[in-house]
Amino acid sequence: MPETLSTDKLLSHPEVMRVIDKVNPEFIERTAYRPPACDVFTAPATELIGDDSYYFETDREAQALLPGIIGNKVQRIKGKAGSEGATAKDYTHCRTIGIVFSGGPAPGGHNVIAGIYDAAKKANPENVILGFLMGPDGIIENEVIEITGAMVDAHRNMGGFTMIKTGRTKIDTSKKMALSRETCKKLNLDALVVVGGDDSNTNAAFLAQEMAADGIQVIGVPKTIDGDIQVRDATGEVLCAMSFGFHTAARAFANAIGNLCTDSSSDVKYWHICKVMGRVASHLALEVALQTHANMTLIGEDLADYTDQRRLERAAADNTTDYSAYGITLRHLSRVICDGIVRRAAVGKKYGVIVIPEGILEFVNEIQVFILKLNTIIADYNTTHDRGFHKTFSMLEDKLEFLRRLARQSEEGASTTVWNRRDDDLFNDLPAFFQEGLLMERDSHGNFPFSQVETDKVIMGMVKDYLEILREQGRYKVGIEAAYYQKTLEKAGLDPALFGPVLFRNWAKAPYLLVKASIISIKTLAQALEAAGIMGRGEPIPAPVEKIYKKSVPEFKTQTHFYGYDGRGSDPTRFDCIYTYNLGLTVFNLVANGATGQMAAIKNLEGDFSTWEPMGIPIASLMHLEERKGKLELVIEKSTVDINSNAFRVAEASREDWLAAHPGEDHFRKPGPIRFTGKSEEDRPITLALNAIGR
Ligand code: FBP
Repeated sequence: MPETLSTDKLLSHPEVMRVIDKVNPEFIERTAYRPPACDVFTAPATELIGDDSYYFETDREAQALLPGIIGNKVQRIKGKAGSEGATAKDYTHCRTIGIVFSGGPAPGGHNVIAGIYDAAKKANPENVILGFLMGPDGIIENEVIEITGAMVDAHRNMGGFTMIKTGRTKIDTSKKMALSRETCKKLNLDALVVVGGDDSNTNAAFLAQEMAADGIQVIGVPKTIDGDIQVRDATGEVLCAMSFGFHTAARAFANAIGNLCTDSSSDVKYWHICKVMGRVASHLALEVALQTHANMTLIGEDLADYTDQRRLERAAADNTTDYSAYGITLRHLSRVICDGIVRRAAVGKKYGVIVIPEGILEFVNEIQVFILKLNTIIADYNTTHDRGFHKTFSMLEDKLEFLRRLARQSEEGASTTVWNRRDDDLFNDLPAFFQEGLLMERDSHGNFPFSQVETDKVIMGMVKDYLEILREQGRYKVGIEAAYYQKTLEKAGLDPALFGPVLFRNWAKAPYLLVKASIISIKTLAQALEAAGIMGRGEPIPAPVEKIYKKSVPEFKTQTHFYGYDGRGSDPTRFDCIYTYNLGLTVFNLVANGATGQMAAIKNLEGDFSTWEPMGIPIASLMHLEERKGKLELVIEKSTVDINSNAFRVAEASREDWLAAHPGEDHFRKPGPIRFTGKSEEDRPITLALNAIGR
């Protein structure tokens, strides 16, 4: 008997210590890696060249609210041979730069810090980099740490925002703005770097405007796994093809979903319903589709484009216009999904994988209307009452009663309410968990919290109901392989050709046989056999025939999954490591050359690294008015999936192949896990590679 070690001895055993040490080979390899720097950053110093060739249509409100930065141009970064001269002195003068992460984590954030840190220390070893803790709250409350070389080295190429954390507070009141300004002045900041999504970069523009008088520069960095910060100028020229973190999150989701494709096509009994993050835009879902070829992937932007031809024709015949024919309804969406499920079942495939973007409901007609109306109602309530809507009405029933009251008021002729009886009736038809979801508290930017709504449950609930109807109507059947049928009957000494025409609607015509629509139970099966004279009244159905029938009865079994936070926390792909490190270098070079109100970006991301071009994009030019918390606000325009893009068109044209509603193998693609080294990983998002073709 080997000796049993005491727990203390076990824990101090060198092999135990080695294998459970957090400093594992992956960590060592990642933290040791130094991403390459774009050519321009190898020069001793840089300068900015304003580029007039890009054109933006600036919003009038932005002109009024951001006069100090609205005239900014795109800034290209050019290397300078020597460090002499006035600009070079500016470049190297001692600076204090503060960094804040804002919004959800995105893989690569630490490399933005590493890039800024390395460039700053190279320009002047006395430069100081500060990190605001817990997001914008850190600025408001002056919670800050100095970022040291050791901290940077421990986080190079590692995921998350763990070094300084993040938060979702918006600096949206004059009080918060004043406190932020006070902090930046107290810390003698030369520049503030806001690493965030569209809303945070919007914040960066307002901070830049506010602090211009103090000589404090503000630079934004395009971060979000959602991929909805993509910048083109008014002529369609792409300046920033993708925000950072998107590639990693999509690869992480695709790896997990690719594995589900393998499992489901092995076990052949489940439909896996995969909700993937992406608050509104379906970029992540599209990339996952391209990476995995899952059987069905819904793309919100595509659904929004849907027109119900039958309704349009009916209306045209009546000489009217039916506006509800434009855009998809929940009911129709569930029909589209059912169609795929029924078609796969017809060729014997009772399994599959469906990808649903978490923000899909934003593109569904009736839900979009609810979200807009409820945003307005909640925002109105909050501005006119001391106690907020969610505090006052903590229970669902209280909220519903409040809505009912609004509906009554509208019937009595109150012009102020946006909620009428029809809204109330439709809303009351929704399941309680979904009503609760739609009434959830909006985030500080006024965004609807899609990640917390069980979108998949709403849609799949309707799918299940409709499949049941189709099953009862005999339109949803599992196809029986003709050879299997033949073998099963022959083995029992029965003549397949005798029973075939009675049982199947496509007897002898297809490799998969479909039981007739009229046969939907053992009773109707017996009736069919009796009517055909194969079986006498009351006689038992031959066992092999009953077995075949039972196999044709569909059973829709699902497993649901949510891919979001896991991908957001992944260690970055090599693409994101290199991208973010160069974004960090870009930030410092914008700061060192006096820029403010600019967003750091890398042009030609879709191309080879040697063609990458670091630049600054004027944030104010990207802004437009959008509904937030029931009001129009100036924000950076989100980029949604362009249904005319190559990436979408490829996915659309492959839809039938990927659905694989035909006999034989599925067309799944295995992207494999994110690997820091080796060749298994695509070196950039497939979306980017496709969209660059022919440009
Ligand atoms: P950002 O836009 O801040 O990068 O966050 C994106 C996101 O990950 C969405 O995909 C998701 O809907 C949301 O954050 C989740 O928010 P939370 O972290 O508050 O649950």
